[in-house]
Amino acid sequence: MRKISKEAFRANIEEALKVKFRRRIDEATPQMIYHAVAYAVNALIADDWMETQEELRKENAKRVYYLSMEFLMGRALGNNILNLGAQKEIREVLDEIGFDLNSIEDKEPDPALGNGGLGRLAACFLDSLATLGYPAYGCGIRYRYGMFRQKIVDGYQVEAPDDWLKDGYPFELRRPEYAVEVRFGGYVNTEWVGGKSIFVHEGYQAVRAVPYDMPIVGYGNHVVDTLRIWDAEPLAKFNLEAFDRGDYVGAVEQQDLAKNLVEVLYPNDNHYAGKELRLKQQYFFVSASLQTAVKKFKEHNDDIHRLPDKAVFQMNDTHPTVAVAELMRILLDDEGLGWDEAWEITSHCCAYTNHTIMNEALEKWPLELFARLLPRVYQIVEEINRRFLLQVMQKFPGDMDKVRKMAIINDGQVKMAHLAIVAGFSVNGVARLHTEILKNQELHDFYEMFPEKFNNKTNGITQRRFLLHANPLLADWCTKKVGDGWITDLSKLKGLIPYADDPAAREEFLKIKYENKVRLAEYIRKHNGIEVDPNSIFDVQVKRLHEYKRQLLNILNVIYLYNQLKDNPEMEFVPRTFIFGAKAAAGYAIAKETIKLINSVADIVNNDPAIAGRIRVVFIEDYRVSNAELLFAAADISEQISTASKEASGTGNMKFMLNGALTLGTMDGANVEIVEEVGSENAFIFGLSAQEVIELEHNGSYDPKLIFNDNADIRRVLMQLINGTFSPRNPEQFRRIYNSLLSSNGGNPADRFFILKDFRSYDQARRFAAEKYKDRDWWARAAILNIAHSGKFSSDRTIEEYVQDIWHLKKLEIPCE
Ligand code: 26Q
Repeated sequence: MRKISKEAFRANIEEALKVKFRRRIDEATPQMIYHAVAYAVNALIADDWMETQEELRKENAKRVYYLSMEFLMGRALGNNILNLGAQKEIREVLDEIGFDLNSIEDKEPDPALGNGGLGRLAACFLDSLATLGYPAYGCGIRYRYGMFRQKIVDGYQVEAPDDWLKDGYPFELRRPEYAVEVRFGGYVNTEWVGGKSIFVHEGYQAVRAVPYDMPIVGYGNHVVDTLRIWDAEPLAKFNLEAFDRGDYVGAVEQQDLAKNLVEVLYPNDNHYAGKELRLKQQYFFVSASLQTAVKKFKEHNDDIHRLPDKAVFQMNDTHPTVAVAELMRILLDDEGLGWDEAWEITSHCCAYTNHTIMNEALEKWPLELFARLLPRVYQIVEEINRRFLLQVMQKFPGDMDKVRKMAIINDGQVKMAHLAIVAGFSVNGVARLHTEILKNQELHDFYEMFPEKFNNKTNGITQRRFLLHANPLLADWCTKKVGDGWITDLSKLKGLIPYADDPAAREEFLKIKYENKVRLAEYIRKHNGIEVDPNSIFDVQVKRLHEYKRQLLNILNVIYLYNQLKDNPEMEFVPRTFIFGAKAAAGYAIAKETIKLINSVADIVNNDPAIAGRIRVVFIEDYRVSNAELLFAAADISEQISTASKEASGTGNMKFMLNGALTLGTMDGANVEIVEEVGSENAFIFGLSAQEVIELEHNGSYDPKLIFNDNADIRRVLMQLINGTFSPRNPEQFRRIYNSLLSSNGGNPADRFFILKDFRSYDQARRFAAEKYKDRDWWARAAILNIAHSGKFSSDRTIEEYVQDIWHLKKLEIPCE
C-alpha cells in the first residue's frame, strides 16, 4: 500500500474548498467537505489511472469490454478510500478538521445506474477485475436519471426521479476528445463499385456520443480500470448544416433524440417491454463502445484480423446483443472486409451471459421496429439468420419445427438470445443449476448444436464492499483471527472454521452481530419511526419485488404467525423482526399491491397490543446499495425463497452468508452451491425442487384450490386478504393477489409460483430456524461456519474463471513509485 501524506491530503481539501466554494474549512458544510474530499481522493487516484493506461498501451494488452446496460455501483467515496489503503490517514485528517468520515460518505448519492442483481454483478466484476489487475472497461450508459427513488406514502410505493447529477458527480470525468457519432433510422442504398456491393446508409438521424469515465480502483495494487458511460448530445455541426438546408424539423428531431436517449433507466427487472427508446439506448451505447474499441485497436495494431487477440466483448444478458451485428457492420462497411472474414472475427470476439430463464424477460424485438431503427444492422441480422438456418437444416434435415424454434428471426420478431448464442463463442449461465437448466431445457436445441459454447460461471460478490466496507466490526474480527489475506483471497476465511467451536469466539461474533443490529435498529427508528428489538430474530428479505421471488409467501406466513399469536397469546414465541426492502417496476401492478400488503400488515401487527411486540414488520423505504450494506451486516436470517428453477443465481444470498446470516431458502440458483459449501445442517432448506416445479409446470396438474379447501389455516390467511382485516377501509384492496393464487388468468395458471404448495414446508423451516435461534451456541457456530465457507462466492473467483475459460487476459503490473 502507498504512503499517504496527511499534509498533502489536507492541503488538497483546502484547495478544493477554495476553488469550488470559496470557503475555508471552518466555514464549510459537510456537503462541501464531501466534494473536497472526493477531489483529494481523485488526486490520489490520478497517477495510478494514467499509469495503468500507459501500461496497457505499452503491453498492447488484451482487454475485456464488459457491455452492460446497467452498473449498480453504489457510493464510490468509501470504497475508493479503502481500495487505496488510505482509510486510516483520511479518517485522521477529517478528525482533525472536525468531521466524521462516515457522515461525509453519507453525503454521496448512490449512483444507481442499474435495477438489481445484473447491474450490481457488473459493479462487483469491475472491482474484482481491477483488484486482480486485469485490463478492463465497463461500457454503459450515463442515465440522467438512474433507478427511481422509492417513497412509501400511505403504504403505497411512489416513484420519484433520481436526480443523482444535480450537484455534480465528482468521480466522473467528461472525455469529449473521445466522442463518436451514432446513427439511427434512414435507409440503405446498395451501390455496385468495382465488382462489389457497397452499402451506403442515408437519411439517418445522428447523435454525438460523449463518454464519461469513472475510475475503478483495484485494492492495494495501483491498478485503476475504467467505467466508461456514454452521454448523448446533439451533433452541433450536422445541426447547422440542416438549418442551412432549411431542414428545421430534421434539426430539432436530432436535438430531441439526443435529449431523450439517455434520459432514464428502464426500471424493469427481469421483464421485457418492447419500447423503441430502449432499443435506441442499446444500440447507442453498443455502437459508441465498439467504434471506440476498434479505433483503439487500430492505433496499435495493423491487422484487423487479430482483433480477437486484443479485445473480447462480454454481453451482460441480451441487452447489448446488437453488438454482434454492429461489429459485423463496422468490419464489413467501415473496414471493407468480406462476410467470412468479418464473421470469423466477430464470432471470436463476442461472448454472452444469460441471467434468466423467465419467459417474460426474453427480448424479442418487433421486426418492423428493428428494421426501421437500424436498417443496415437489420440486413446483417437477416444474413446471419439465413446462414444459420442453413446450418440447422444440415444438422437436422427435414426438421422444420427445429428451424422455426431456433430461428433468430421468426414470427415477426428478432430474438436477441438466439442472435447472441449463434454469434458468440461462449454462452454462460450464472450458477450451476441455472446452466444445467439452460442446457437441458430452455436452450436445449442450441446446446445440441453448439455444446462447446456452453459453460457455467457461478456468480460472486466483492468482499471489499460487502464485508470490509459494509461491516467493519466483523471485518476486523476476521482479520484478527486469520490475518487480512481474505481481502484479496476470500478462501482464507476457511481459517475461521476452528473458531466455530471456540466459545469465546462465538461470544465475540454474537456481540458484533448485536452491535450491527443496534446500528440497523437506529436506522429503522430514524426512517420508519418503529422501535425494533435487537434481541429479536432479524429475518430479512431484500431484493427486487417479483412474483417469482415470492415476497408474498413471506408476508402470508407472517400473517399466519400473527393469527397463531392472536389465538394463543400465551404460546412460547421467539420475537421476530421481519424486514422487507424492495422496489417494484412502476407498471407491475401485482408487485405494487404486494408492497401495499406488506405495509398494511405492518400497520396492523406493529400496533396490536395483544401480541406485545413479538412480531414487528418493517418495510425499508428506497432499498439501494448504501442501505443494503447495513442490512446484510445486521441479518440473522437470509430469505432466499424463490420458486425453484426461477432465480438464475441470486447474489444477495452470498452477501448475507458472508456477513454470518443463515439462509432460509429453496434449492434454487446459487443457494444450491451455498448449501453445498456450508452443509445443509447450517441452513434451512425447504420446498419443491427445480425438477418438481418443472414437472408440475409441464403436466399442469397443480391445483391450489385443493390446498385452499383442505387447509383451514391457509384458507383463513387468504380470506383475510379480502375481508378487510388489513384494509378495513377497502376490503377489496388485495383482491388481485387473492385471485392470482386461486384463479387462472390470461394463460397464467393459478398460483403459478407455487406459493400455497410450498407454504407448509416454508412454515416448518421457519419454525425450526426460530427454535434453533434459542440455542445461541448452535447459532453462533452455524453463522461462523457460513462466513468461513463463503470463499467460493467472491467475485474474484468468478472473474478468474471468466479469464481462464473465456477472456484469456494477462495481469497488468503497475510498478509502485
Ligand atoms: C429487458 C428489456 C427491457 C427493459 C428491461 C429489461 C431488463 C432489465 C433488467 C431485463 C432484466 C433485467 C435484470 C435482470 C437481473 O437482474 N437478473 C438477475 O441477474 C443476477 C446476476 O446474474 C442473478 O443473480 C439473478 O438471479 C437474476 O435474476
